[in-house]
Amino acid sequence: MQKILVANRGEIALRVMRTAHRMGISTVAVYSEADRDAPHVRAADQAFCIGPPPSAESYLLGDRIIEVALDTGAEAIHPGYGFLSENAGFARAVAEAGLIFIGPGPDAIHTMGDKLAAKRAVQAYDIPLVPGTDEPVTDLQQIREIAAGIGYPVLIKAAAGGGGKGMRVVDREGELEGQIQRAMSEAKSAFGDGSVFIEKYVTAPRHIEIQVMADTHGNILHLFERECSIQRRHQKVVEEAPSSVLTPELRDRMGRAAVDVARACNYVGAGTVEFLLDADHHFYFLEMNTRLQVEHPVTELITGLDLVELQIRVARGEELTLKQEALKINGHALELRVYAEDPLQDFMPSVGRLELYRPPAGEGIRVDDGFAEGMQVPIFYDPMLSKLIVHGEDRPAAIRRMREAIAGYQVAGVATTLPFGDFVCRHPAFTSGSFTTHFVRDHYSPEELENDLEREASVAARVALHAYLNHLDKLSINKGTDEG
Ligand code: MV4
Repeated sequence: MQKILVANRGEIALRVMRTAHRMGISTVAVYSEADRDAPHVRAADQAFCIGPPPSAESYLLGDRIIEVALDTGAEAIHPGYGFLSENAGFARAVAEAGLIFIGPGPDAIHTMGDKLAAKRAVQAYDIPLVPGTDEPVTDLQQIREIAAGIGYPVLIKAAAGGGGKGMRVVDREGELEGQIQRAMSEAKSAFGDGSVFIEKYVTAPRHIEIQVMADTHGNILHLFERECSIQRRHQKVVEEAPSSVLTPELRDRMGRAAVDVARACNYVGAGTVEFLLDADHHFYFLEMNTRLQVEHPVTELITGLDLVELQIRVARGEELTLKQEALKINGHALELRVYAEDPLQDFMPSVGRLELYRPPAGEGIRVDDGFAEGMQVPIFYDPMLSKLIVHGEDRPAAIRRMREAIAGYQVAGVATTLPFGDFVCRHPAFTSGSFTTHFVRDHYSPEELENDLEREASVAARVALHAYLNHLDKLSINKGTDEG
């Protein structure tokens, strides 16, 4: 494999190119008109404009991207995350064009893209599922019986949904009918498919996911877990590895379950198996993400592995030589997603120009970004500026390092989630490790953050004033000596 086309933009395009170049592989970038001067365009050996700014007219044009790959002689396409990464039709078209899709086969993508098909696919294995249905339900009387059988509260989910869209909690039978109707019409308008299914609602879960890596020779490894419970409205904000709640025994059981999920769909490449962990530390398989995830760096820092390198090796047909028993967790890693959003204004996107942009650097600090000072934050794409990733010998050390790195991260021109990250890192619910997916809802208020920021600003103002007065003092002393 001499040349890879990277069908993505921003930090992940740069991240993929970094490893490709290190492996002696050249890269082709594709870009939209909004990204003419973007870092991923400059980092690539070749770059081609594929259309106007909206994704639907550029980064989502699979056929156009395949054409560029064929024209430039690229042998493989790396889809990154988002965009075409979990599009089974695209993966199939890439293969049919005689190119290598760096990811799983179209059938695995297709099965796991359908939450109910995913549940059915793993049935032959001993994988715990949340009690519920694995077929769409439409008949109200039938739904009532199922819900009564499961026991309230239940959760209605859209069969075609994902990312929490169209989910509804039902606390008692009296609310069932109305909620079902709302869920169905929401699913119909959001996904064009009104089918829903029902599960027992796990009230205060933690979101734990297992990284897997599979080759084309039947070897499947798990690279331990990531804890992703700190999220708001299904958008992850802080991720870490390892989780502070897994025992080695539970980690081993969840890891083996994840490997079985991958086996159930003939998985190849890097994938993530999502679980819910309830208050009693029972885990349940939710879904599998058939791509490299945003938060993969925390796994890289605790395993010492380069996941993109492994993806490329597996795509070339190489056998994974690593052995599960030889893998070890080294220290603790945290990731903060730095979004151009204002945590004081309900996380409203903050558009503008990066007047100042100086990411921190140092031992145990990694910043994956796709921006440079002076750039305009485009409104067409995800507002994530960067991922701030830190590594320490244990969890408290990683948290300390994160707070130092946040303090050293200089951004002006747009509001960011950096202060929110600091809020999380010093909150007792986070530092103690006892939090759930409801952390933000239960513990975050903009007022508290505002108070913190005001306190910091007032300290900064006093320090500056003190320095200024000192400076004036020295000036007048010097003046005095001059005249004397
Ligand atoms: C659940 C659940 C509780 N019980 N399923 C959210 C997105 C989708 N991946 C599944 N999700 C959930 N499914 C049952 N039966 C709670 C969530 C959930 C959640 C899961 C992971 C991370 C954050 C979450 C935030 C709210 C709800």
